[in-house]
Amino acid sequence: MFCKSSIVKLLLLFLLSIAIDNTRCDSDYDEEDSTAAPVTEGEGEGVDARGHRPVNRQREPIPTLRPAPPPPSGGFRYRARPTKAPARGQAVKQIVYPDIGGCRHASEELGVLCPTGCELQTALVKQEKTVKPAIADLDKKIRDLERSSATFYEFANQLDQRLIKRQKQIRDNENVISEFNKEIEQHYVFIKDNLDSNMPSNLKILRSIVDTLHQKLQKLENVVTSQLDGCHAPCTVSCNIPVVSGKECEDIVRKGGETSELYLIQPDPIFKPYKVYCDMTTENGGWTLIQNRQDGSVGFGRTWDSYKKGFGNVAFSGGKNYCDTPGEYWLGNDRISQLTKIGPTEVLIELEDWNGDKVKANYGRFSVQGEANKYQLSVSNYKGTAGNALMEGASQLQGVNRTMTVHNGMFFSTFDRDNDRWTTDAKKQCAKEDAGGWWYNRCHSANPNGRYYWSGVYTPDMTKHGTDDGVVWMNFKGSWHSLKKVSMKIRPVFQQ
Ligand SMILES: [Ca+2]
Repeated sequence: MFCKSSIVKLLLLFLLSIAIDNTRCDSDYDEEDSTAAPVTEGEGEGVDARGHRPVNRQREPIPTLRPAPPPPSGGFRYRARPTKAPARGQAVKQIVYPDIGGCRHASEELGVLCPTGCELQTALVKQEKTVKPAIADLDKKIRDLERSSATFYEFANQLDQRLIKRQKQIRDNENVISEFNKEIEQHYVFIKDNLDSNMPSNLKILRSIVDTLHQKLQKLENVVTSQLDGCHAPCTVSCNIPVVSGKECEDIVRKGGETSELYLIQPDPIFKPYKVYCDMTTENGGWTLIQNRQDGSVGFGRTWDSYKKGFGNVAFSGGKNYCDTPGEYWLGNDRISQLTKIGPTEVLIELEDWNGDKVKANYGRFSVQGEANKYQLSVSNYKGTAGNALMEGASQLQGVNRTMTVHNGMFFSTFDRDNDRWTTDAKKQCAKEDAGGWWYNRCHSANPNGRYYWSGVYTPDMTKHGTDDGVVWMNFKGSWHSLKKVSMKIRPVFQQ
């Protein structure tokens, strides 16, 4: 029972609700369209009244367009509406309209497409298939172009930076060049000022020095020329010769000759008389001067023949009317030998150094052999203060080294006639190395005819062969002091 009554109630309720629903729908339609024109029968049948309202041409005219008023030009105006930024976190849901290849759109909201829309969609879908790859390709090209543009942009930036650097470098270089130019200009000004101010004065000084030197050279040339002119003719003694003469100076003393001056002597009547200087004052006088050195005015590095005949200036006038002053000379080996052969002869050797100190060596016996015996020397009976060099050799040496400096008994040697005792080598010549003619052994303790050194002291560097070739008497001043004065005088031995 209950079931039948319940089913009937439900059925009644269902029918009641349907009736209510139909009544509300009609009411809603009427309220909305109450002012609309009544529907024309016939024309409106089957037409959706909600689309447009067709005109009944029999009852109403064709509506015309009402002219629209112009838009307001003044008054308040809104600005452009600001775009709303999408809310953060609220993703915009993109509506996707999938191509389903038909007329129905995927979205239910849009409803069913009309056939024309479907065709349009189909055409669009078809075109989309071809346009899509083109768009993709275009997109790819755009991306490539973007990358290329980025690369070009970067390259352009690099070029800009390089350009900036180069421009800075150019400016720096220009600054440096400018500085250099300034320095060069300053130096130029400095040099020019110096040239303008100093050089003329320096040139004047140099010019004056050159002129002075030139004048000195001119004077020197004149002196040399006059000296050469004097050398063309042998030196002549213009002073008066005393009337008194003799075999030698001792003979002249004994004949009344009292002054020391130039005399004529004739030891042997067979030979012609010759000039000689007689020392009539030293140790009672009567000395015949056979050798004299005092100023280096005569060279003693001469030949055998020159020493044989004699050379130099016997005497000259010291202001008086006779030749009172001896010159530098070597009387000659032949004459010396002849004088010593007359009878027993002594020799007085006087020495003076550059300090004025004087010493002497006297040999009570002195003889020189003839040329056939190579003018061999013989001395004995030494006494004096100079040291017995001729007989005992150099006091600085000992033994055989000293023995080979003894001159007694030696032959006479010149650079062109080697008679010395240095015989181990034919090329070794004392006369060459010691610069004079003398009774060389191997080689000397005394070298009175050596090279004259002004001021005395000399060194091996100043010599020709590195040897002590000066006017030397070793026992007095050693080897490296060339004496200022040396003289050798002979006199017959007689009972004082
Ligand atoms: Ca020799």
